[in-house]
Amino acid sequence: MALEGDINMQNCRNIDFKNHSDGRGDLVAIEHPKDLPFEIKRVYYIYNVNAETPRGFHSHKDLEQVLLAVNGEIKIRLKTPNEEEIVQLSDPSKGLYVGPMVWREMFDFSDHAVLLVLASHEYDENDYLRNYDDYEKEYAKVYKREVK
Ligand code: T46
Repeated sequence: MALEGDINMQNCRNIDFKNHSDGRGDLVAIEHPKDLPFEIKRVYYIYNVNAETPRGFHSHKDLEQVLLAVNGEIKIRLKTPNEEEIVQLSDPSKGLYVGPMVWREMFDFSDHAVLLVLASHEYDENDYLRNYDDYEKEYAKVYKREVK
């Protein structure tokens, strides 16, 4: 399992945001283009998730996102047909960039965990690949690669 800082797979990486920490607490600001590779068109957050209830199980065709655990701990399984990583998010100053064509599953939400997501586009159900076989076929088409 990787921590936020260690992720290294296709279309995924860690982004360290500056933490303006002082005696009063911590403050993280996120600006485009300084800190983010895309303009934010949408923000959503996921909370009140039971530890036994995984979410996600899809890929996006084009959407780029940054995921942050602004409270608690959350595990993210990232998968392509060739690679798989589990990343634990727990530091609100570290974002996980997830680009197009990466299968994701979110699980093991700790008590009071909040997953904040910054997204490059408005919500569009047509951008989702919610079936793994369809995802693999699309991946092979996009990257002109046989899947194992
Ligand atoms: C992702 C992971 C990390 C909206 O109406 N607008 C929105 O912006 C979103 C994200 C969702 N919805 C609706 C669509 C569904 O009726 O909210 C419901 C739950 O969405 P979904 O089942 O897709 O949620 P997750 O937690 O499985 O996945 C979400 C995002 O959808 C997805 O883009 O990458 O979080």
